[in-house]
Amino acid sequence: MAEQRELDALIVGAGFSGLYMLHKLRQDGFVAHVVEKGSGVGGTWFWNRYPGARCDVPSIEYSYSFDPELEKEWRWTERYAAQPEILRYLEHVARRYDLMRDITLETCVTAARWDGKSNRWKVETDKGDTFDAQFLILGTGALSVPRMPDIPGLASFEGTVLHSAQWDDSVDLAGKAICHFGTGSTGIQLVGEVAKVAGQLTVFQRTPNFAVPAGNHPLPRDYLDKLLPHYRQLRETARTSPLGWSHPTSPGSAKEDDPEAREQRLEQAWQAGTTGLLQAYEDLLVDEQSNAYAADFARRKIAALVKDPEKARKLTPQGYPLGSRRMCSETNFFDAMNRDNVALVDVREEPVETVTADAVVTAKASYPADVIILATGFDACVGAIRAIDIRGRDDRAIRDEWDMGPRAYLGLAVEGFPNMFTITGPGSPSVLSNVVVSIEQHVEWISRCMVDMREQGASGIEADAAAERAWMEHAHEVAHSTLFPKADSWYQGVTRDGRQVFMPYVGGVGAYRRKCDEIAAAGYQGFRLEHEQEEVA
Ligand code: N01
Repeated sequence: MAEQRELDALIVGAGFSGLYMLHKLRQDGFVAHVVEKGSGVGGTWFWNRYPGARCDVPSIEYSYSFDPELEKEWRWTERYAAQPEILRYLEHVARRYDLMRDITLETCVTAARWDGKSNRWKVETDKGDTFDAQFLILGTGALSVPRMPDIPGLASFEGTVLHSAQWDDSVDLAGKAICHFGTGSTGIQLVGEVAKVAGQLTVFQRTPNFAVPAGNHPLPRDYLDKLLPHYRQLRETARTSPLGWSHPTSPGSAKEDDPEAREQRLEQAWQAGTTGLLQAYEDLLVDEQSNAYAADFARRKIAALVKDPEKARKLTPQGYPLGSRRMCSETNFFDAMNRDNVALVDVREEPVETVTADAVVTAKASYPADVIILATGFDACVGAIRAIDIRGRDDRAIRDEWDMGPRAYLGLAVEGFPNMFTITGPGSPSVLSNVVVSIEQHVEWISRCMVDMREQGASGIEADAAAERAWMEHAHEVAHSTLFPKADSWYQGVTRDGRQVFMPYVGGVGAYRRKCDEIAAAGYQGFRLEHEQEEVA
């Protein structure tokens, strides 16, 4: 039956963000409710259940830190947890804190309208529910709206089409002819697993990515007992670090190091696993020459790992700095490329002309397909927010407002949309950090803001246009002081007039946290607070 409720806060999404937001607001005495599209909690880890799905941040750090008791009772089994284990963890969190009674599943928030007379949001769902909430909190995730590629003829395919983020476990891939699109973090994980069971697998690659061995391994049974005395300190290090995890970046410059020492250091970093390589020297993401040394090292690794020189050539990234596109974590991708049942098509050299009922056809050949896999990514950072018809002051639609690129003050709040918060929104470290650390920081900042407003009798808060503009300019400047913008990547949003806007904040998790705290301590500098008798309309 459709619900009608009055709330302090309506939270969209029951992933890492929404679950902790609900728990924190309850602890602080607010009435909050979560609406989640999936039939279970977990967000990204609910949807991305493709074979090989695994995190590349160490599990002991890619987990909540807000409750030391939770840390004591959850024993991760691997250095980098696989999707089923992370999903079990989030389900455990939902049960442990009795969250399910305030979560509505299988329901999509379709619209939210700001009512300036009452200083409240009117929220609607696809099930006909209506919520009247003082705050609207978007825990919708930066990578949650799958991107469907524009491949000619795809609609005429008569086999099965699977997107990695909408995986169907019931499809049997054994012995099948499979055409696979996409070689980002997801594709590189998927290909390694699918190759083992497919009859024939053809991988269609558009841009080769740098991929570093994951270095995953089981965690010894007693790791937690050894970790517990230091766990709080490790969490604190992560919170104040640039990337949101405890592994430090090594000092020094790659270009200034002695060639032998450099080779040795890069080799060690390579062996350490995914997070290591980019942290081998502190200037890899700011100095082109230093970066070129590390990129060249990674290219030589590909040449050594892939037996067929033609495949190795196609798999070798060129033309953009190492790390300026998301580094991929690989376990058996290059092994897969060495298998006889795996072919690689570079779609820039051999474009896809069409998909027929049972094949993918290029200018050179027809590749039979029973199944097409799309690991083609997401409408990153903004897709899930723009999917909701959010109307702020004067009926302004966020979809239109963000047409010229997303804007948000601190990646947390948007001018024209009072009492709305985005968790890990554009303009915050989000996808360029251990996102769980960034989520906890946002959740705690938002709930502190709501408590402060309650104590001060404030009913509305809104980002100031000038403060928002200054923040976005600062975020742009910081991004452009690095090598990130030198690549075409999903970190960059494209505006209606074709400009690229770098979306995440590159300034570092620790520095960003300090800035957010200073702003709160200064009475929410850059925000406009409204009190009970006033209107924000
Ligand atoms: O998505 P992507 P993803 N024909 O956008 C290609 C996180 N994550 O799901 O690069 C052929 O990176 C596209 O080509 P191009 C992580 O943050 C983490 O892989 O646009 N190819 C690209 O190769 C990650 O970055 C983990 O030229 C087409 C691919 O599809 C983010 O999620 C694991 C095409 C999309 O790659 C997103 O990763 C998984 C076409 N028509 C994900 N259209 C870990 O922690 C698109 N492509 C390990």
